[in-house]
Amino acid sequence: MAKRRLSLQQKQRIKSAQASIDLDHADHFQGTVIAHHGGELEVEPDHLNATRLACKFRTNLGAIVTGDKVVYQVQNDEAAIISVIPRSNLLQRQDGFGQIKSVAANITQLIICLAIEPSPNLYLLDQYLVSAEQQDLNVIILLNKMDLLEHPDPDPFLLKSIYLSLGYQILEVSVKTGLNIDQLQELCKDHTNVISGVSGVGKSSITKAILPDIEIAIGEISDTNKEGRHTTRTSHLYHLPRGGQLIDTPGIRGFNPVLDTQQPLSHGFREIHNTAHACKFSNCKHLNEPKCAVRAAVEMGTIAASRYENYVKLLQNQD
Ligand SMILES: Nc1nc2c(ncn2[C@@H]2O[C@H](COP(=O)(O)OP(=O)(O)OP(=O)(O)O)[C@@H](O)[C@H]2O)c(=O)[nH]1
Ligand SMILES: [Mg+2]
Ligand SMILES: [Zn+2]
Repeated sequence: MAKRRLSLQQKQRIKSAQASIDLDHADHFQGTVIAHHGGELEVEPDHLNATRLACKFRTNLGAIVTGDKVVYQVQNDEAAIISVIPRSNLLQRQDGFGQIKSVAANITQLIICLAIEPSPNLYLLDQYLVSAEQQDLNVIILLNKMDLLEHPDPDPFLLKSIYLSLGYQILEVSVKTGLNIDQLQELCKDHTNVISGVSGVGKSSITKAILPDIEIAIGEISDTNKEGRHTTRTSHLYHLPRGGQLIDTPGIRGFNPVLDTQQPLSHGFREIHNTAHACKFSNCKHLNEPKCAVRAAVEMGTIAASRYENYVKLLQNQD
């Protein structure tokens, strides 16, 4: 088995984060976290042709998440993670109990999966977008199940009219008919993608459409409330045939991003950020301040009312 040693730069990065680790030790290797399975992590070694292994981990390392790069140690046939390599980013959210949940690490592109059914929630979408702006992630807004549209509609849920002008990519797809699946594959290429959205929008179906050879559970939609049944229970990283990775994630109820409070929330809303320089006060929060250019733009219709309302809602939730 060819062992790939850590580069000098990697060693320095880890050393600065965790001084106690001996990176010249012969039994220390680097790998990528593929998934959580109960109390163990499935890790793919970075060295070529090595089989994946189940790794134990110590809780004092903090939450370890799919996409994390880790250093692990093998002793007496048992693998254990001893360090998490500093991340380029970490997508996090709060669950309904205020607990912080890590979604994925070291990602470059966020695929926000919406569907004709269950229908999109624009507050949720804006929450994702703020997170993506703060983490400097590329975004694809995906609208799945286009086959369920009863009447032809050039702009379902007005997604294009609101978000295209802000510079976001929107892709209408259907796993059922294959609409734009090839285009999605091209957009995912060479990125570490994470696909997220509420239960039942078809995240795992899309993952399977791109990777037909994988075994993956697809859920049913409830007939009564048209919601999904939370079929996917754990995030899983897959390698894409054209290069790059895709992390399929469990459906969420609300996203509630964990935001960097050092940055003004308006940085997460492109059009508000770009208009704010014209406000009378440089620290304007765009609520009730006089001569607020953002509120004027909302009144004129150049900023979508839903976007502004979601900004205010998020601002109030931060307090
Ligand atoms: N009509 C139609 N149904 C689809 C499409 N894509 C997925 N579905 C169906 O939607 C249901 C939910 O699909 P999943 O892929 O399990 O959804 P998910 O987002 O992964 O759900 P969770 O794992 O619970 O978060 C299944 O019954 C799929 O067959 C589509 O393009 N058109
Ligand atoms: Mg799923
Ligand atoms: Zn203002």
